[in-house]
Amino acid sequence: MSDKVAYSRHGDIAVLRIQNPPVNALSQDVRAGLLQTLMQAEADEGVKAVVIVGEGRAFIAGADIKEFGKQPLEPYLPDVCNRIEALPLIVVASMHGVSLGGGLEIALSAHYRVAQPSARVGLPEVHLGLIPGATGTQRLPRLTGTEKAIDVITTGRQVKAAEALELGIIDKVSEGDPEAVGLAYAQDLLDSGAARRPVSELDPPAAIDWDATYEAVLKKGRGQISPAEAVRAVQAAAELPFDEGVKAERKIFMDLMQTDQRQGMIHAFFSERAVGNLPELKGVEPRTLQSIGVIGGGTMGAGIATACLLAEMNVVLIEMSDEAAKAAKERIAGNLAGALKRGKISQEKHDNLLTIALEVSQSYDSLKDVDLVIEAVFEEMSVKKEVFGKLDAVCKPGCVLASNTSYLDVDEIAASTTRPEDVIGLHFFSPAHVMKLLEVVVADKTAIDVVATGFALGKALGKICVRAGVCDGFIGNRILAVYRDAAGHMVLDGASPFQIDKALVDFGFAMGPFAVSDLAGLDIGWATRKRKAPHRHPEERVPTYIDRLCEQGHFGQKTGEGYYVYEKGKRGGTPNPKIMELVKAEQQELGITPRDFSDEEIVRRYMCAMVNEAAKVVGEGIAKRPLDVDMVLLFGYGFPRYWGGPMKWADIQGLPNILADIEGYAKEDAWFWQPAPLLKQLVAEGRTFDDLNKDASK
Ligand code: 3H9
Repeated sequence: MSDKVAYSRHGDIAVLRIQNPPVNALSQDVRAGLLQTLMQAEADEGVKAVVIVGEGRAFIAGADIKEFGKQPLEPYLPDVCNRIEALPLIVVASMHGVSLGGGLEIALSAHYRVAQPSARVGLPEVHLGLIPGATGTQRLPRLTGTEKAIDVITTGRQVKAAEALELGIIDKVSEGDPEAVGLAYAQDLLDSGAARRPVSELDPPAAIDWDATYEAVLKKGRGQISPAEAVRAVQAAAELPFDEGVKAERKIFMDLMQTDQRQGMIHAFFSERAVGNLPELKGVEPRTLQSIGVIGGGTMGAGIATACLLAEMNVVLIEMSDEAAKAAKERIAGNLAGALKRGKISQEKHDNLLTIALEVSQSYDSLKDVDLVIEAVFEEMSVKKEVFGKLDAVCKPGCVLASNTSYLDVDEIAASTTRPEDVIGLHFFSPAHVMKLLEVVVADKTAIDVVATGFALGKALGKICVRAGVCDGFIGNRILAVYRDAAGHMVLDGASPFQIDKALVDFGFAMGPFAVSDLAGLDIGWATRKRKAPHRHPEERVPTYIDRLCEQGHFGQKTGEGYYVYEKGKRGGTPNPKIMELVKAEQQELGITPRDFSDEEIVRRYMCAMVNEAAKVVGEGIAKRPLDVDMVLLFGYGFPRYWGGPMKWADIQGLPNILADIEGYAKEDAWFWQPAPLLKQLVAEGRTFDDLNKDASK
């Protein structure tokens, strides 16, 4: 007998209480428990109705994702759902917290649904590379109609109770203890002589232009297949009898279960939760975080200040002059106005944040009481050291001193203070109040509770925090520099930047590397090339054609011309014809005969460069685990989520294949393509990056 579903009787009504913490996932023992208690209710003399509730913080969060990829175990969820609906008693689902995926499918199989005002429902399977596989694509459209069901299923969004009521997903909203609410509703139904109301018996949803919808959803998902396949499942609901539709849904679900995308997305789901759980931080108390200092009110500083304000922290921002202070305040006001417009904050909160929680000052003395200060000034070691010297003089003991540097040596910055144990890197990504990634850069002497404080700040700001060690570019920018170089080399050898961008967008990136350079500003890469020039290895290949464009004052989108030409008022650009002329001139100068590249080769080289550098980053301990790299690329660099991250992608391709390709490329350029020792070691041992993740979680 499963103890995951408790049975109790209240007069004529039986309550089935699911108790599988933390979120009542529908593991095999829960499914078995549901079947047993359904039978018990049916056999229990005098029981006229059944209420299904969940214990703890949610009704049911869905199927147990940990079971995916393993042999499915009976009873299967679609059968449990159909059994619920077929029960000859009235069945009520009383929902609180979230009812997601299989959780909503259980509720849709009940005859009536009541939910707390704070409840949220949804079918988020597409975020796991799947579709609802327990009758959700067949039942939901029978309640909401085709279009609304397609919206809910293909976006996987969570629908609040009020909207769920409007859409017909639930029948009633009622506040109180979920069991009491369910019992009262069931009693009302019994008293009014209400009949069972199986959703499967409702009319099938209306037909739409299925092919056009499929194509539109596929395009929107940038290559993600599951949302588009969900359209086919809803089509089956419209065109086939219910039972046949369920079979069609099951087939699509099982087929998707076998895909790389499903593997990638489930890896992303668990990694997103594992990334902030560092064994070294267990039991370490973070320091207080009530007021935050920010040095510099440029785009980055203003973004950081906005993020802290939105997380209800007081912010003291330091700028150098009246003019700069005014500009900083305006930037923050603009960011907050955006949050107000998107409904993230109320008008009252917006006003309070600007007038009470924010102080803009030109004196470092204003920082004497802050708990943590983040410096976001010009990327120049001497400037940073001067700032940290001032902070060291005014900040209270125990105040965390953080630098937002994106590549400078945090050990050196820390050494310029008398309290290196309080110094840490907090590398935000621009715009800082929007981008989800935060690299927490741990220097040699950083105290462990300061690391915990960095993670606590990130969590409070809603960021995905990744621990990084000190090196040029930390995790993300260091790896980016290498795969960006690989793209540059391909241009010298004959692929156009436009072909490369397209191949990588087709692979699933939000943008190609050259379009990204235009967006970020070509002057940034130009400055980096100049900075690195004195330290270059003689064999390093560095394309310089783009410097010619920079010398003419063209820096990408902001000047209207870069790799692409941008017309005012138009989104995106068109290839700049000057680029190929400049490339050709450089090829001639270097004696290179250009060759053709297939899109497949472009992606392979780009990805191999990324994986190889990432393996070096993990091997050197800059990232603790492969999953840390995956999360950095996913949340900071537009890597397609459905591949799970570059390390997961590499595991799926097979590490021996990746190594063989790298060794092949090394025959042309041995300096650039030096295989990572960790990659060689894993291949020799027959292990994967994911094995390293598992080792780290033991
Ligand atoms: C499905 O239902 C398929 C069916 O259509 C067909 C089947 C045949 N399974 O996120 P949190 C764990 S597909 C297993 O930190 P929150 C999670 O890993 C499923 N474990 O808390 C974490 O563990 P740990 C469709 C799960 O409050 C702990 O619970 N459903 C599951 O921020 C707490 O989670 C979904 O896709 C699960 N289903 O958010 C919902 N869910 O403590 C996925 C959670 O060891 N889940 N865990 O790190 C979520 O969106 C969020 O977890 C939720 C809670 C909103 C529920």
